[in-house]
Amino acid sequence: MKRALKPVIGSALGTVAIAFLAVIAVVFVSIPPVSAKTISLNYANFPPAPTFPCVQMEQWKTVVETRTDNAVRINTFPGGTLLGPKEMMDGVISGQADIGCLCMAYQPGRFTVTNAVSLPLGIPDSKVGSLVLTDLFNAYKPKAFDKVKVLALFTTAPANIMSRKRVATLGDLKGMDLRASGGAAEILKIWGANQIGMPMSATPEALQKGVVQGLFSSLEVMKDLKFAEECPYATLTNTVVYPFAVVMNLDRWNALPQAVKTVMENLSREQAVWTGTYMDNHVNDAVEWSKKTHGVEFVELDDASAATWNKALAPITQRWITTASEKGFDGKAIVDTIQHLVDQHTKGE
Ligand code: DTR
Repeated sequence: MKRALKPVIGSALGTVAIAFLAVIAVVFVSIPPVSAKTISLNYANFPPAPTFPCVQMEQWKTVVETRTDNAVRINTFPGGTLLGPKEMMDGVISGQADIGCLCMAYQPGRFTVTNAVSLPLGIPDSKVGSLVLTDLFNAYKPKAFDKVKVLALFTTAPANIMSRKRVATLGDLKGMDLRASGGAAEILKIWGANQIGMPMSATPEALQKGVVQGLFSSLEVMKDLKFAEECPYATLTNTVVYPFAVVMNLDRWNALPQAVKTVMENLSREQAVWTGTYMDNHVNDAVEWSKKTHGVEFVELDDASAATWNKALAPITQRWITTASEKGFDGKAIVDTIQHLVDQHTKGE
């Protein structure tokens, strides 16, 4: 019996060794060759993976990796796993992440020029908003971005009200606690609602716990963050868009080979158009999904009400011009530039 065991153990060891070699072989075959020169970059994002800032991040990653023949590898970190919503800019400046995606509305005082696209100036959709923001940035090269390299800019689609209670008149909105970010505080105040400020990533919990009775944002979150489950009503105000920037640490940028820099720079405008188009289509998809899956009612304001709601917001832009001018910006020129760009891109020029 003892003698018979030896070949069994021997062959068992042989099998283990072969299996081990096979695993090593599979690992080496299935990992694409990473040369010593591969540049690895960490890209941080704050909201959950299914939301549009993260979808555009994955698209950007794929394009950059493909166009650099995998000389660059992008490691993506959605859901605030590397940097949170309000620490994005400083985290990239200090090098905690190489690249980060930030919503400028979360730091309203910091990005004066680019946050001006959030004024009620009639930006109709995300594609137009993204092109307006990109051109505005290139025209002004705002100082707020001096410590980073800006890789891409885009905006959301216009914001609407999503709520537990049906809202069809300003009276319905009176006293309602709505989650919103940035300049929306002024808008909601004028309409008689209370703004509860927090980043999008904190909103699912606030809705579930009843801390807020709804939110004010673009409608794609009805599907992406399942707000259709909490909000049976959406009121279509199509009010303002929110600007985002994808920024890179300057030292990491300066260390990139010129060919890689060229790929990223050439991608900037294309990324704005890709994200805008994705967002606009995805909003339509989210609306249909919310109606079909959760029976959400989308309340449309009649022309007279829409005019009243919009007219009430007119002083916001004038006030912004005054405040920006006090801070040393030519507020009137910035607003004029945006209005001109909105006209131009709405016409598709
Ligand atoms: N409207 C801004 C930005 C925003 C819109 N959709 C998403 C999705 C995920 C993160 C941010 C946003 C806001 O309400 O925060």
